[in-house]
Amino acid sequence: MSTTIPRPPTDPAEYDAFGCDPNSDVIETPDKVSPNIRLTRKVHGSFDVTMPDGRDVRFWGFVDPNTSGGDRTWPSPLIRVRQGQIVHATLDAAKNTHTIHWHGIEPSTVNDGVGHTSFEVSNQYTYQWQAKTPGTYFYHCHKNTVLHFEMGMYGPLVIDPPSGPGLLFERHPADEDQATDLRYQVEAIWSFDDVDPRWHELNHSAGLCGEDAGLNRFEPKYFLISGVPHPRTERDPRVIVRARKGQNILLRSINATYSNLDIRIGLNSTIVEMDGRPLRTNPQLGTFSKPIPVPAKAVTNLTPAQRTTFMIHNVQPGRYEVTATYKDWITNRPHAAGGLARTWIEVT
Ligand SMILES: [Cu+2]
Repeated sequence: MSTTIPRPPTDPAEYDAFGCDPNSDVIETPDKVSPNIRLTRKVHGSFDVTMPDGRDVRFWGFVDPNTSGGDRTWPSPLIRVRQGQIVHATLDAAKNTHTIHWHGIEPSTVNDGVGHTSFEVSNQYTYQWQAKTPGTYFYHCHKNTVLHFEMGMYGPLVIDPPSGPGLLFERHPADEDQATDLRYQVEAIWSFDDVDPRWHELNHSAGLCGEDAGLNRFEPKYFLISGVPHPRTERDPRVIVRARKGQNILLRSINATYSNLDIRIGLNSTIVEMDGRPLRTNPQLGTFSKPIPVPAKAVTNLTPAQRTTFMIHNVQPGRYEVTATYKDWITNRPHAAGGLARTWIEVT
């Protein structure tokens, strides 16, 4: 039986109502195959995070109902799969409608979780996709996206090579940069975020029908790494990186802010992967970007949603500062409320 996939309207009058009248007719995935990995993400409707000034800010997120510790809701729990695996990921929307968009992955349209080109999910839906290229990605809700993302509905997603964690990606024999070691003994996954508490008072569909909900004004008061607000980032073990002399450290950085983000690392590093694509020099595979050497304390800029992965080889004892500067998307100046998060790499 053939399946008709609904398409966005093309009539301008129809388009006016498009945003607040999304499609919720769920289509069963065509060509469903047996998965290598099954996982579930259930929407967690509301929970509070206490900020350093004592203010409770409301968040939404995804939890993993099948894994102990899967209730750590912001950022939502890491999804980690291996290159080549077929993934069946079930969204349990709990109440209201949400989606999961697999940012940087290449699923078919019905599996991509973009409501306006497929459908929003009111109960449960199982997305199917294949992990093709090792690297750093993230997943997030794509319903009323600008708000639901700010509310915390995202989590990191890592594709490892077939051998699993410990190697960033497998070298192709024709790679010209064979000497760049892609093995790592210590790994950090940092999701940078900034929070405007005013947005966190809005309701599920605020702004969706074109009304002015103030989502054009973003004035973040809190600056965070992996759910930890600065200055707690300076001592929280979820953020600080600890390594021993001689180890290689892999730093996966996800810009989950609405800011222009400058990262400075107090050690020489090499950018070895960007947006889920290995950086390599390989004439046989086409014109690929070379790995990028970054001197200690130099600025690396990440635009919103960008992922950049740094390899730090053969670390030596010391305490090295890492700062993130969160800059306003219009003025390109650090946000008025500080716009800074700091943490440390400690090598013994
Ligand atoms: Cu949502």
